Amino acid sequence: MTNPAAGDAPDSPAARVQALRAAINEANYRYYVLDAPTLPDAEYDRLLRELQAIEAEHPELLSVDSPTQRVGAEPLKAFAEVAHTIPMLSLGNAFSEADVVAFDRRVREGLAREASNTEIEYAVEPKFDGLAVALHYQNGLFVRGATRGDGFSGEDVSANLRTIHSIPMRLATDDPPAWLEVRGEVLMLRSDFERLNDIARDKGEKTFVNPRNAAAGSLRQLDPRISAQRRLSFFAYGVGRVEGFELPETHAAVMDRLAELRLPVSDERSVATGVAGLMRYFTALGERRDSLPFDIDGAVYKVNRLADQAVLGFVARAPRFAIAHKYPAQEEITQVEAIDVQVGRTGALTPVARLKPVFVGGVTVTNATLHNEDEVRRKDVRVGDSVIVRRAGDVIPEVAGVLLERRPMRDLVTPEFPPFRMPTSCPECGAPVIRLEGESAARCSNGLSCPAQRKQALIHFVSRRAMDIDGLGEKLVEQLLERGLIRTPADLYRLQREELAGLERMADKSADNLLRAIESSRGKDLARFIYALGIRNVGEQTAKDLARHFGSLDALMQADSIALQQVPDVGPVVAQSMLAFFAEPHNQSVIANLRLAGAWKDGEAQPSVAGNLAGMTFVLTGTLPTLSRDQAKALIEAEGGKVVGSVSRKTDFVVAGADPGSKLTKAQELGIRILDQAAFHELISNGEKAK
Ligand code: 9MJ
Repeated sequence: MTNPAAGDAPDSPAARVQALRAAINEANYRYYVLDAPTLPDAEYDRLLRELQAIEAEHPELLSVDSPTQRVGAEPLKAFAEVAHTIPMLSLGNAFSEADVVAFDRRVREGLAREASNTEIEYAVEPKFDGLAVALHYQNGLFVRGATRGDGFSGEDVSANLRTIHSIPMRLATDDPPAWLEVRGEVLMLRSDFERLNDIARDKGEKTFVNPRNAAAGSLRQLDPRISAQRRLSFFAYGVGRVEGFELPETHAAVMDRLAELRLPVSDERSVATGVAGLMRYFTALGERRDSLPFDIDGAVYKVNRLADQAVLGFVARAPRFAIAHKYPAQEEITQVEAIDVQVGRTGALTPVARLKPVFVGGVTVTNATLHNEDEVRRKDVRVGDSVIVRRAGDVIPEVAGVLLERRPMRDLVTPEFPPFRMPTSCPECGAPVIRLEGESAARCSNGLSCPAQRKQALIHFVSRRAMDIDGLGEKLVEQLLERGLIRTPADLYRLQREELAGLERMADKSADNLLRAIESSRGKDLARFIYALGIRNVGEQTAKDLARHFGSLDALMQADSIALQQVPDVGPVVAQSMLAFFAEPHNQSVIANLRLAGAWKDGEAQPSVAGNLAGMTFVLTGTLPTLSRDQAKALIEAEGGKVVGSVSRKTDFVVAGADPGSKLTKAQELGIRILDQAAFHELISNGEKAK
């Protein structure tokens, strides 16, 4: 390390290298640890390139903690072994409140507190679903990092850990400890995992089953240049061997110290008292589980006072002072009993795995989507296979991967295990199946003449977010179709009370209720009606934009491709879907009948484009001198802009008045442009030209 205090001239290469490293490290910390970037990407790249250039010209200035060393070193032949001076133990598990009660009782007994009824204070944190690693800092410098391995020795993955930008290569302190071993978890954020799999899919390569496997594969890469391309993250959750580091009294304070040294620690950690406190944390974290940027599989509770931890010690291979309280697993193994093909509303054929029932993500799953033909082929899912079923959050369960090692004679294409083939004719109507160039879906070519498409289109039409016909569910739609009482959505409005009488479970009262629900769905606003039509590629937001832009169905139906593409987010593909839909004689006739039934009411056209604020996103905060919130919002929307509630990187402008609050602070942190009322009016009148 060079040291400007030691006499480098202020404009010397050594001083410049120092300044660049400081600026880049600061930017890394703000971007990767605080998630609040301050430096534009282009500027960051420029600084990094300048540093690389100086280091290339002055090799004597190179140092191992330079940010240029994160890009990925040369491939290794094998990983060296690293012994853990203090073993890296695993945690015991709790699966129920009773298990937590028992854990807390053992802790109180161990500390001889059971008699006094004193409640224990615990440090509580998420259980990250990644890989445990130990980072070794000698005199503040990152010197080595290792996987947990068997707990007693692991693999030296230093080169790969260097590529993780949130791991500091030097601790942020003037008075570093002689030795600090930081323990934590390496993981891949869900967004980075999706991105990685998208790229793999585009290249026709194998995808990773889950973020954990992707993180493991990346951390144990012998070629650090590959790890560098796979963004990994790290969260610290404790320390191992320390020298010259005065441990505070509690685990929570240790974590605060690590955060001060600029090690990434999770914001989700907290302190809780007694079993009731632990359960409250468990529930609250569980509710946030799906919206966290990374997978967790539970909560970890640790007796907060380190002196108490020492008293409790260890049993077998786990500490007695800590436990992992697990949420229901989001992945399980089960068998594929059949692969069916479902026909959707737009004719798309979706392969669905019928599974041996399995409890995963809190529910019993019997079906999992296989998405499309290419996905099945890539994963090579076959009937009889053992598969990993994943149900994370509210998403539809999916087959994440096949356990090929469990398939007998897996290399042979045996009659018992034939690879999946998409049928060439529609499983519902027998019409030819077509797959257009560039599309992932194979489709039934029969349009609404296919009973399956007709049924799905009807189910969509009546659904809550479309025409919202209460009480008309899938089963009832099926019955109405089977009895020939309806063929198209327009037929719903002609249903008679007597016709309903013969249906299963249709008492007089429910027939009346149903007719009333159908009746009150007449005159729906245009946006919902457009959405209800079920045009391919026209979702709720597009339907809203179309309704707003054109005002009436006739105007929409008369629009050509160019006119349609004036609407936000409507490109050639969406425009083509609409033109094809409205050109279809069957659709024209159904729409004519729905018009007679008064199914929708037109609104007023508010053509979108041409606005000075088209495509821009605004956040309003504080009180403006002469404009109310609603007035400001109306002005923005009239010029094609959008108002959202909270500031993010996607926000273009924050309009701030008096007493603005935290939105302004956040905007400043993110470097978002801030307007007062005068600048706001200027932007509305002149658009970006004003800048
Ligand atoms: C995880 N996996 O998130 C520990 N862990 O503490 C947390 N693991 C741990 N703590 C001692 N948050 C041993 C393991």
